[in-house]
Amino acid sequence: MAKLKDVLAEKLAAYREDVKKVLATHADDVISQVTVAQAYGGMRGVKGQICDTSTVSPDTGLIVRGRPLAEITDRCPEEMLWLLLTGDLPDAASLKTLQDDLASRADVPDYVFDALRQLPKTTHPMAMQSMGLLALQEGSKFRKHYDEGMRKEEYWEWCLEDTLDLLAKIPTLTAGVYRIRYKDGKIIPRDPSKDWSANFAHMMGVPDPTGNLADLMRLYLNLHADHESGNVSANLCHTAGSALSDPYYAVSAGLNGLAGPLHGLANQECLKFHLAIVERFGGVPSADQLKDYTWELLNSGRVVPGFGHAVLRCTDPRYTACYDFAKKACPDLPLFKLAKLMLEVVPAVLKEHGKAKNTNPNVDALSGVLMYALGVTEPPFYTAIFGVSRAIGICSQMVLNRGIGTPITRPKSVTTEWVKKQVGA
Ligand code: AMX
Repeated sequence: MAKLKDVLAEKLAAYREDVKKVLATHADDVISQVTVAQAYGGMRGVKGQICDTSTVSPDTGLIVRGRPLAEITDRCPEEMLWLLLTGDLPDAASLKTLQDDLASRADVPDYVFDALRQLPKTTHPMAMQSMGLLALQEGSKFRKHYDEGMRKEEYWEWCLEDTLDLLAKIPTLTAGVYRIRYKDGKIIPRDPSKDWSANFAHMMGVPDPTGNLADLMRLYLNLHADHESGNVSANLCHTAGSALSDPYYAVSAGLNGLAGPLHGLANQECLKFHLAIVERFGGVPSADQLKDYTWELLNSGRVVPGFGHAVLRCTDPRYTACYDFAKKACPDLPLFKLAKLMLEVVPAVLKEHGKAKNTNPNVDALSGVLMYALGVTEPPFYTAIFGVSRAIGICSQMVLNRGIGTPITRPKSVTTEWVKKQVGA
């Protein structure tokens, strides 16, 4: 049995040495170039940041510490956390130690829920989740030790402490958001017999007679944890963390980006899209009707949610994992039939439309359908569930960055005048 912090201390020592060596011998070697199109185009493809927790291959999708996602979809989120931080999966005893540690930190003080109760009933769950984390910031051990003059070598240790506190509390907080926003406002206490993700499902209080919702949460919270560090949520967290903002501030920053419709909010948009189609056609439409509907959407200048990706050029393996789950859990569900029909129709329409570089489904295309089928019928809440999971990856990245002393992020921006002069335009 090992303790996460001890394993990490050893791994970080080797990691630091590795980075030091690369820098000592290759600091001035060029690994990327930037074109004018990239500078104006969201820095797509510019290799300007290091992330060693995971990488996204355009052709195969997410690879976590050298393991393709498909190989680890049966793991639980706590194992994912261990893997992201250390590069290895924990043995059963070490996993249990981590789970017990998280359980001991999971309580959220009442003042946080009281503050959230004061918000207008129409407040978006993402805003509530982000504000809830900021309300917890008062308890940051990183900030406290920074104020007391902690040394740079200790940054990662207190970042890890905050990470464990934050990850332990975020399911309690987010389930509380659900209870306050959509139910009777009463907070359901944790069940000590359940693990991290099963407890999240339990604290939401959605009836789950088959146990399918708990299984879906375990899968979903595992799948969405990490997607390298260039995506909006990870990048925002990375940048805030690089200023030594503590994990509560930094994860809150990441969640604020996750709340955008082109990023994490796409799962909400996607289910709304499915429901609008069912309403328009009184059920699952024919392929021709769906084709016309998709064109209508595109011609009105909107995107088809759940399709396309900034990096991937294949079907997202996270989508495939959701698809396999749906085939087992709800094969006859009309919304799943619609999702399958979309798979036949939408990529062809997007190809003909000719803009999207990737016409395949992404992670958000099916997850909302599954949530809805299993009783979580409030689409605006789906991104908050994504946030619970994404916190695992972005916190892991932050701990490693504090561990190797990554400095404050500060890319150089240039003006349009400068570009014109530089290229002789
Ligand atoms: N529907 C319609 N148009 C699309 C499209 C889609 N699903 N995907 C891409 N396009 C368009 C873009 O809007 C862009 O149009 P523009 O030139 O007029 O600006 C053009 O195709 C080229 O885009 P791209 O290089 O293929 O993608 P991108 O990196 O600019 O954007 C993404 C990536 C995800 C924002 C985009 O595919 C999209 O808007 N998809 C729908 C929303 C969605 O599902 N988001 C979730 C992504 C996963 C996640 O982060 N959770």
